[in-house]
Amino acid sequence: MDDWVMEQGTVGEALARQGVSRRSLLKYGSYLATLMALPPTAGRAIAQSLAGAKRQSVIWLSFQECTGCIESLTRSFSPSVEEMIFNLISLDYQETLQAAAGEAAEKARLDAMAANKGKYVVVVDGSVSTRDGGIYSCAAGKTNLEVLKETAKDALAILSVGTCSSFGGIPHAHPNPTGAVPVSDIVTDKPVINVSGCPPVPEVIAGTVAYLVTFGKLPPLDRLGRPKPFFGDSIHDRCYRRPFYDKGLFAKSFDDEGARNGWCLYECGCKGPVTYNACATTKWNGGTSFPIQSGHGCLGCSEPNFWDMGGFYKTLPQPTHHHGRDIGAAAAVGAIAGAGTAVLARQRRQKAIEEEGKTK
Ligand code: FSX
Repeated sequence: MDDWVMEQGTVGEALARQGVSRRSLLKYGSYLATLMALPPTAGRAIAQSLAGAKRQSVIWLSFQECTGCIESLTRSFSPSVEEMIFNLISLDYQETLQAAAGEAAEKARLDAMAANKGKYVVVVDGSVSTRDGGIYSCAAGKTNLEVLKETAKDALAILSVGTCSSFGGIPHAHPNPTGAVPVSDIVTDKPVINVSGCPPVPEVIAGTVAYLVTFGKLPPLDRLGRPKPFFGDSIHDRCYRRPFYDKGLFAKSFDDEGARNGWCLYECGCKGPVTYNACATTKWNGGTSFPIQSGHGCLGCSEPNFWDMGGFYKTLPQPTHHHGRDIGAAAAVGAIAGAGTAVLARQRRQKAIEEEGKTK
């Protein structure tokens, strides 16, 4: 057996030690298969593979962020963060959750790096300050920039959790006083997976880690480095209000009749057509709801530069040659073409109502 598996133990062994039943593991396998749009039969294979997988050593670094990402993960519906920490991974360093502080905490990071050289995964939440040598965000007397370079050097892969580490996020928004950049601008010689969202969907963070542990390889990624099993569809593709969009039925304000009828929020500025994430399928708070279901448009928080894109309540613009540079030209053009169809449908409907009025 691989020495690495011997040292770390398998996920199955860790589960058995804590009295987690095979049935619960099968249930999680099925849940993960559903989340990744795999056939239901894949659930059993995932559970078997997960049980035999080694526990992945993870070093978690937090940089310029609001702690929303780790708050989100600790509310993960399935698996819970406790399961993640004790069963799927060996979380060797995480500033917010670990008991160690000061020099002992730094020692834990260095020890984990030495013990798992070339085999640990670095999770980063938060963007990296680069202005003036990165002095605007430091811990233990080192800049985040130094710690990232030092820790990533012998890592297997990097998981950027949240829009800040994936694309710069809010710290990167104009005027970007700290020179904030995404992790992928600094680490260019290692695979970087972007699990974006401000914060990211907790099940997507957990699901991506579970994918790495289960399959022992990176998931397929989209053009922005995001795992396709979770970021393959736009919010608009999977939105339950989509039939209203297709019929040209739009709320014009948040308190009009259209809003009360639950019509499409496109004209209220919803960014669902150009935003790729799993909110419309996994929802939030254990599948309770998501922003559009609670009556507010999508802000597009899992896309680059979402904060500077020109207003959360502004209807998506008509195409120009600049449009879509950051939000995805194809998606934007698709959305606008779709919107055009919807507008035509609405005009036809309006005309039909007028015609009907004339005949009465
Ligand atoms: Fe950024 Fe995360 Fe938004 Fe906050 O760690 S993605 S500001 S939810 O906390 O980094």
